[in-house]
Amino acid sequence: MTHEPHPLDHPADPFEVARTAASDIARLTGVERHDVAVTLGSGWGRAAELIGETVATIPATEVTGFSRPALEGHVGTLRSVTTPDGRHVLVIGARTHYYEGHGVRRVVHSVRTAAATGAKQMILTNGAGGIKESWSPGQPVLISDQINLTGDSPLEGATFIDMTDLYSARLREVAREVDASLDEGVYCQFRGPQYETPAEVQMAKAIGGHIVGMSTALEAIAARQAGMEVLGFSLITNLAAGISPTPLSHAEVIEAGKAAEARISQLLADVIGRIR
Ligand code: 8IG
Repeated sequence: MTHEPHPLDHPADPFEVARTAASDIARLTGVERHDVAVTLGSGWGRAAELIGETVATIPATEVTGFSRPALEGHVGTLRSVTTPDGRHVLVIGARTHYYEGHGVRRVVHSVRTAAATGAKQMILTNGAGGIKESWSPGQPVLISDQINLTGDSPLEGATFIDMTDLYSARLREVAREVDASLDEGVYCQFRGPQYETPAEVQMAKAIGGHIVGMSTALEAIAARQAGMEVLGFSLITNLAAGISPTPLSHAEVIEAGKAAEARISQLLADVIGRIR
C-alpha cells in the first residue's frame, strides 16, 4: 500500500485543484463549460436519464482530487448531460462523506469543481431521516435552511460568508411550480456514520431541525462560498429514530426508496428543465 499525498492535502490550494479537475472534465467530456450541477444522493440515482441526453460518462477516478492516486475503491461517475434547451448539466454521482474521515476539503471538492466548470446553480440531493410527523418514507422535501452540527467547515481562515438565503428562495419557488405539494424543512447535518439516538433527534427538533442527514450542509456552505445558487432536496427514506412508534425496518426504507424513485427522478428533471 502506497501513501502518496492526495492532491488536496495541505498546503495545496483547494480552488486550484478544483480548476484542474474542471479542466479534466472539459477534456474528458468535450464540454467546455457547464451551467448547472446536481449531486445525486441515495435514492436519486436514476434522475440523470430524464434530464436530457448524456454526452459523456466518466469515472470520477479520472478527475483530479476525486480519489487517491492509489485507488481506493469505487467512487462513482460524473456525467455531462445536455437538456432539451441546450444547457449543460454536470451530474455528480460521486460523493465523499465527512464521516469517511478524509477531511472537509475532500467532501466539498465536487462542489468546488462544479463551480469551476462554470455552474451557476448547485442542486444537492440526499436520502435522510424525517422529524416532522406529517412526513412519510418515500416523500421528497425541499431544504429551506440548515444547521451544521459537524463542528467543521469547508471555509479556511477568516472567511466570513453570509448564509442568509443559503437555499435559494427563488429556486425553491421554481421547484414548487413543478410540484406545489412539496413541503420543506431545516436540514441538520450530523457527523455520523451512526444514526442518531432518539435523544439526539429530540435535540435536533428542539433547535429547529426537521431533517437529519450526514452530507449536505458542508457542501452547501462551499457552494455558497463559490457564489452558486443552492437548491436542496431530501428524500425522506425513514422517520428519524424515535419519531415513528415502530423501529426502523431496513426493508421498508429500501421499499420506500424504490417506490419514490420514478417520482423524484421526474421531479428533479422537471426542476432542472425550468431553472434559468
Ligand atoms: I437514508 O435517519 C438516512 N440518512 N443522520 N439520519 C441521518 N442520516 C440518514 C438517516 C437518518 N436516514
